[in-house]
Amino acid sequence: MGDWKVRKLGAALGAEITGGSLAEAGAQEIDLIKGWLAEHHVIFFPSQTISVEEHVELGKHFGELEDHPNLKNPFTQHPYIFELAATQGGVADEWHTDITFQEEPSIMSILHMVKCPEIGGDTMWTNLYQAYEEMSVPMQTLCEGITALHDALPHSRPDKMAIHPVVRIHPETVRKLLYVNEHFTRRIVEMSAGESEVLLKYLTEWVKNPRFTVRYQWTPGTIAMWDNRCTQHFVVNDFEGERVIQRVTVMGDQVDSAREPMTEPWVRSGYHGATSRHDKQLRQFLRGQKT
Ligand SMILES: O=C(O)CCC(=O)C(=O)O
Repeated sequence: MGDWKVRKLGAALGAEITGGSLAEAGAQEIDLIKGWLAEHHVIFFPSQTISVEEHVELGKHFGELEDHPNLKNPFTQHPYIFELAATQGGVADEWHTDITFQEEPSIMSILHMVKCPEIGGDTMWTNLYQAYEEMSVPMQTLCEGITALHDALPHSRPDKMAIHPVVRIHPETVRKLLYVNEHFTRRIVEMSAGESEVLLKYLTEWVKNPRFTVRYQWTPGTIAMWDNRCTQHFVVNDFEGERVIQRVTVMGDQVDSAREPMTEPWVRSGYHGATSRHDKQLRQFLRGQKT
């Protein structure tokens, strides 16, 4: 058992935690971590020494682990480690919640910062509870009654898709949160393509409001953990040189909505004009769901 100290990093979310070793984490530490995650949503443990196997073992305390469905590891080839290496183009510089193109996106991630530049390459997180709570009531009401199509286009797999509510209920806190991201969310299902584009642009900008965010400056050996259900993150692409992360990802849970969608999906029947190309992906997904 460590002598843990918690220092809050931002008003919206984030805390840095020191005073113990995660390589030896047992049941007591796992309970503490769950509590810290519920309170701060993203937590950082600097100066940890952890092997790949210990990292994987740590992840297993929180649930089943998953391999990355689309991307390959440049270094370890380990089935439960997902790696991003900047020298190989691995910089996640678009705001996202991990793998929302899956029916059950991951619940949490544990990231090990293996190598990083002295300056630059910070990561930012945003609080999706706050993004929901600070919207006006008419906007909250609209968002609660609609769903969105997510796909894996950034991994060159636009055929991998899932539909999720735009406002999700967190299964543990039972709080509502705004659940669309600029990386994977493609289309509001119940709206025309034009309306969807405008609304998604607004919502995906809104979540970036600096008041909802925290920014972390890395040192090698830091372990970060985040609740993937109520946050998004973004890597600041302002550095040169090597930056290598290894991530363990805990498998997902069902995405529950605040209420049923207010209408059927927007798919017009009959003759399709030139503009119907905008609805093609949605039609394909819905057709696939029926078979
Ligand atoms: O490299 C980072 O700081 C975050 C990487 C990332 O976006 C991810 O693991 O999903």
